[in-house]
Amino acid sequence: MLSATMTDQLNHQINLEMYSSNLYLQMSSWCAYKGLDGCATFLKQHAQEEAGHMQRLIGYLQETGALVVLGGTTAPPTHFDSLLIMFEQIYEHETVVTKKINELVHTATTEPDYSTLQFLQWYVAEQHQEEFLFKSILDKISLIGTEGQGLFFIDREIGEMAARGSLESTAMTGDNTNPSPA
Ligand code: OFO
Repeated sequence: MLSATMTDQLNHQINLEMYSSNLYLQMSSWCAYKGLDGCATFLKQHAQEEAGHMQRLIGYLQETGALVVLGGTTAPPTHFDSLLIMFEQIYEHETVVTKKINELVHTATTEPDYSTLQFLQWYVAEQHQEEFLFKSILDKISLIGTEGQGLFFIDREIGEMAARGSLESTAMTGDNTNPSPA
């Protein structure tokens, strides 16, 4: 059984993951609007991943008999000054999420709540991967540059990352009902 503090903190995390999903879906829409189809696909995929993180938390809370409370999330920003600024905002956002996961781990450790502590390990690893992913995208953008055909090449590169991501998840789930084009 979860403590009231832990339940409350996990519910906050559920709502933060929901916000992350909405944020990336909104960013995906902005990219599509700007003709950056590779980035749009990548971010749409990432929005689905965030929704998965939320579902995983919901499942855990339900298994413990706690009540899941979905709050109203704030609307994400709709316009971005540039692709670079948008990815900088994503990286910032992910560092905030990491901080929240660390706070959860801290609560689980100090209570102590070993079951939740173990459950949270997946999120600790995931946040490490996500910070690494978005940092590497920022590095790519500064390497390629956004002048001239730079945006085109960045978009193509990120689109290829999305294609690799969906191939990996197809391989993991064995679902090839919607295979990526060869
Ligand atoms: Fe849920 O991993 Fe990013 O935010």
